[in-house]
Amino acid sequence: MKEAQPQPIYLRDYRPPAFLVDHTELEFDLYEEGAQVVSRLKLRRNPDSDNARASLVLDGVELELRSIMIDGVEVDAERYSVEGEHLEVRDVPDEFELETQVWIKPQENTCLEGLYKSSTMFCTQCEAEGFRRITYYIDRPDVMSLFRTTIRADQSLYPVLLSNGNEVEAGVLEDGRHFAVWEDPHRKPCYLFALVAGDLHCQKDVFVTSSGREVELRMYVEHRNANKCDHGLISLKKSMAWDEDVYGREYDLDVFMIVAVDDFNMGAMENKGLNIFNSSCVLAKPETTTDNGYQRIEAIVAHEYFHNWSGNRVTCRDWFQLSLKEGFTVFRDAQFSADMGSDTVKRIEDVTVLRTAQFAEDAGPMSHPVRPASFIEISNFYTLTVYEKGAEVVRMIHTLLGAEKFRQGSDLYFSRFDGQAVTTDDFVACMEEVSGIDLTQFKRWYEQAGTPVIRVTDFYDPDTREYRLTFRQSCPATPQQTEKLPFHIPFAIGLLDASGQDIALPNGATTQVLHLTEPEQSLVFQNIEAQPVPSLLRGFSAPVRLEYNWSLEQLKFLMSHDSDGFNRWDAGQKLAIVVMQNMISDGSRDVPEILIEAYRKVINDTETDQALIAKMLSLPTEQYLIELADEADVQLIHQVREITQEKLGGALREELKACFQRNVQSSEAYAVDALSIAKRTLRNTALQMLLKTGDEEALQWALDQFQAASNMTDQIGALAALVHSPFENDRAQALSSFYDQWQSDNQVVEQWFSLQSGNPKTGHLQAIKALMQHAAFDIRNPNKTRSVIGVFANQNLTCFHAEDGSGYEFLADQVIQLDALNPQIASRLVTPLTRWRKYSEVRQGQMKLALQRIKSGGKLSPDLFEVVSKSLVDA
Ligand code: B3K
Ligand code: ZN
Repeated sequence: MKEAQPQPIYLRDYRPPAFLVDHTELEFDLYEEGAQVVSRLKLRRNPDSDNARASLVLDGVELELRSIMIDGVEVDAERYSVEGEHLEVRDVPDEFELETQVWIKPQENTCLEGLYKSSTMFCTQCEAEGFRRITYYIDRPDVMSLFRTTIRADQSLYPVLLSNGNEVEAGVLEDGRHFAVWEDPHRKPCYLFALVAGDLHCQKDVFVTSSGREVELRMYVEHRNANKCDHGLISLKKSMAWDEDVYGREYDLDVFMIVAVDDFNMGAMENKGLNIFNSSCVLAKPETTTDNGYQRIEAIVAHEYFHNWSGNRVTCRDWFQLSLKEGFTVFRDAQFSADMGSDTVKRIEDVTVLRTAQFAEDAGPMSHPVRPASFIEISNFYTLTVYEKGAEVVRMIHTLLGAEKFRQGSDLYFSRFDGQAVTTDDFVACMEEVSGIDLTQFKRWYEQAGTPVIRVTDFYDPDTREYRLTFRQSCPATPQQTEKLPFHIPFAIGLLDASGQDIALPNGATTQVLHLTEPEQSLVFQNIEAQPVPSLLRGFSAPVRLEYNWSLEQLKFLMSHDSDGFNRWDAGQKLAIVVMQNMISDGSRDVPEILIEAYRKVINDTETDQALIAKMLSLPTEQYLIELADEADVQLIHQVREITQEKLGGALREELKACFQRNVQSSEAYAVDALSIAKRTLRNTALQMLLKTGDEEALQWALDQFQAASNMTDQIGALAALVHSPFENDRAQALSSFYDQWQSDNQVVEQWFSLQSGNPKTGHLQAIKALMQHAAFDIRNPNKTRSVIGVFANQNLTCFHAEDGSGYEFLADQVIQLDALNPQIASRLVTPLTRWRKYSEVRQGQMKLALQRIKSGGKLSPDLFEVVSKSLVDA
């Protein structure tokens, strides 16, 4: 008989839980062959439930049930049953204590959900539904409970025993064992539960809150990483201070702990008072961590810390509301990063991800609204749409209300719903209440999937001196949503006069936010002296595709004059895109002078923020060019982009050399401030452009920099330039000496893998297979898998899309193998194959074949089943 296929669950079927858990007492006995978990739950019927006679149904996965008692009495076998992933207990009283004892095997847990082992330590990951792999429980976020946790383990192997809240007891036991008891005074859903046991180094710090309370900060890492804690703790203190200043949010426990683990599916997890991080997202020191790494860590530490309010104190009613905490928290961490560095550069980085990857998701088979209406496996919905587009939606609310009202709205939200599990509607209602603004139409951003398109046309009439802008909005059909209603879109614009100055607009300012709410709308500006150049969608005020018939001259003009930094950069990107698209369509390989001149101006500009200049010097990525194409010819896109880069490098050789040299830093100590970072980025960008042209002098510079570098940004900057250069021998030598130097450092080895697998020169399929045989590779470690297989399929596009379909075959093989070990990683890794609609018919056929092979293999996890089957609908 064919096994039943996993079924979707629907938001519209939400019902309040039949039981509530007032108190949860857990006892863990950790051993080398497994763990015993005893749980005592104080349960009572939920007065809000619509079924007052319901049986008790608990979730549980891969648990061996050893005993079950109600109020201290063993439950008769006929009164309970374990079926699939549920334990049902019938005829239970209205209020009682349930005690279960289960045996689990963390050592065999390769999916990295629930309790598992990462190198020598025990750790947990419970969001979204991992807690059910630890004990039987009502595993849903609207069941919030107080937790008391006892951990017992061997004292020499696991001297450190941690859980949420405060340690209230600890002591020594017989047989070399010891114990600790932790109590969390805040009610929380079980997805925020955490436990860690290991032999760990602890670095401490202190933060004094605005009301004068002292909070102990602790970072726990494996001993070999003891010298990589400073930056995480500094970032944490900055985040704590910022959340007090900007959102009035104080921390609410006496201790805040961060633990770094090597095997982790995601970046990090906001468990109450005990955040667990992927090592690569928190460990740093200058010799091993790039500037990007430093900035990423600061942002992730902030993100997890900010969840303490947006996620933990106020949590989600159900997983359809995931963006309530994630969209809002990404928005908060973006504000924080903007405040810590350059807001324009931060915006450019966010929009790049959004336009390249989120727009592709919106247009792909897994397209879903910010608040999905259904899912098969919630793990598949930790997406760019829920996170990044969700953050854009919150950002638009901020734009519509203004900073002051937005803060009033967030204050109201946090105070009204403190300790509760709520919905995105509750969040929006607070924003409406404080501002008096009706957000009914705006809420379509939560409900309708797909990226809206705004087509802009304009007309200037010199006789009436009127300038008319017309906006037409539409949104493509997405799975299960063919018809879309118009969105409420905040659209920021400015107008530039012939000298490049902003024209004063009717609102008295130079930027005005229009409210686009109709399929078509026009706006007329009076008394405009001459045809202006419009600066559209300033700051990328809404996550939309913008269409306007720019001339190359207009773009070059905006590139040097727009007062909106984001649009200056964007004009440069658009100019390069038009140039490359023309080369693709007309077969020419000449780079027009206008692009070279525009770039010359950028390189020579020492006035503008140098971090912005570095961004302006980078051509749009192959991924973005593919995203913009109707049918993408990957090899052609790659070729044209390479040629453009080489020609720019050749034509601007002198300017690039001057830029490199003026940004050489003396031997001062490495600093991660904005200016130093900008200088390093600029220098390395120039070096890479020069090396691509085969310049011998630049080769020497790169080799010298590679040898002499005192920080990873410069060392890997030089290495990357070599890897992308035509100098084969130097490249090979540098790669091998880099490995010799850094082989004992996992975080560096991951970068070394990525650099090779992401580049066609070093990452052709045979080389990828060889990397997978390398001693440092381990398919069970998500970071290693991502840095070899993930980077190959997502960045090394000419090899992945090889003509013979070998890249697709390879990915399918890996996905099948991984699904048996770690379904979450498998289902993420398969994404590039699901985008088959973007490519030629031949490629489509090969990609679909690979997907079908995955689908028809053995039994798939629900995670992989959902992605693969949705991507084969109408195939
Ligand atoms: N909330 C976690 C994500 C957990 C994912 C589980 N599959 C990290 C974050 O967004 O902060
Ligand atoms: Zn988050």
